Amino acid sequence: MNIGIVCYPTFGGSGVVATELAKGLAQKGHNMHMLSYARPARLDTFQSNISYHEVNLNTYPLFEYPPYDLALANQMANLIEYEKIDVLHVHYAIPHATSAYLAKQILGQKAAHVPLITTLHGTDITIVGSDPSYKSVVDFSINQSDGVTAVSEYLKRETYERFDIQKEIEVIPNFIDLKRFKKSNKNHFKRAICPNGEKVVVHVSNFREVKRVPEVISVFEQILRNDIEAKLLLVGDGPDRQRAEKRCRELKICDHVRFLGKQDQVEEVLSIADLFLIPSGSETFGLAALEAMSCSVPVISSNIGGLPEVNIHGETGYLCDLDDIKCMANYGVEILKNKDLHKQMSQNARKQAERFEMSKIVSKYEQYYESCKEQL
Ligand code: GMT
Repeated sequence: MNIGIVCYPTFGGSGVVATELAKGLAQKGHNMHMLSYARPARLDTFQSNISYHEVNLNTYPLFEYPPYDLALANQMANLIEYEKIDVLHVHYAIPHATSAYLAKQILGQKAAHVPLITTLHGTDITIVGSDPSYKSVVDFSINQSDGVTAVSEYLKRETYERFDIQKEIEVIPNFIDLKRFKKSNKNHFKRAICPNGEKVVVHVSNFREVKRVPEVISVFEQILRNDIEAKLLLVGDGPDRQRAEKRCRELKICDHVRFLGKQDQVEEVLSIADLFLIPSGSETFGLAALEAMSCSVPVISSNIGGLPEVNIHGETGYLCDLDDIKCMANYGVEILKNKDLHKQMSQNARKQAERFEMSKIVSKYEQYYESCKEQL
């Protein structure tokens, strides 16, 4: 098939899922066309059957806000018409599903055989999408899609609750490349960061408020108070970076915390991790947790959203009530102090990650594309 994939070019989340899906489908022989406003972060190697089309956004003095949605729709229409796209798959509803609907309207009968598939990821439903400024458009665009998927059961429920959706939503969970995300020997890196054999606690995110990065630091500080020698590695960057640095200073633990910034090879950092913290206020799936688990790292997360579908309490780590710093710290201490428990949870985490193995889930998308085509 010729498949168009539209996404944000982000380092994590929906951008990663969309790009890894494109790579997986390309490996199965499909011709992939990726559309975004910048090269997706994970599209880092050349593959002959993946083309990248950057959205041309020409501006004009009149436009205080250049109309990206229209430029995107225009380019989607070109893609369908000239690259003979069989399936158009958009990741993140806003504005991708809306632009795709417009592209199909522009082409009329010429695009009638091309299913528009929308994958809902999270904030497009739970935070941004539910905002009254966008809600009606999101409602409409989801209902106009020929197929709709959500990355967790939680997100499916939430979408039906928050929107007036008549479509059947298929749950196709996120996935992981088990060969790339596996614990590997990075002793040189570990020695450089932890010269005295300290334990390594890791957090990876885009440092948005919803990720609760200052809370990660508070949890870590309480772990330190329990006579555990440890370092906290923070991977990523974003709006809460300053607040996080301030929290380190307030708690006087800056020497124990390293801000590593955005990293392309997250699996290298995860390879030296003993514990992963993800205390988010909202998380429809928690791809970062799955990446950690795939590298055999136990996870402590908040008990919200889709996280309980990924992190299993008492098996792959622990889940605590939202903002319960004490609970997260206590479980952190338990895991880091008890060697046997740590070993068992590390093994369980990898086993749980195997349930989300990439090729299984890529095949689910393939089947879903076929079924959507048949229904047109
Ligand atoms: O987490 C983010 O801020 C990024 C966001 C996105 O849309 O890219 O991530 C969402 O989609 C990911 C991939 O499906 C999920 O793993 C994340 O849980 C979800 N984030 C939230 O729900 C906050």
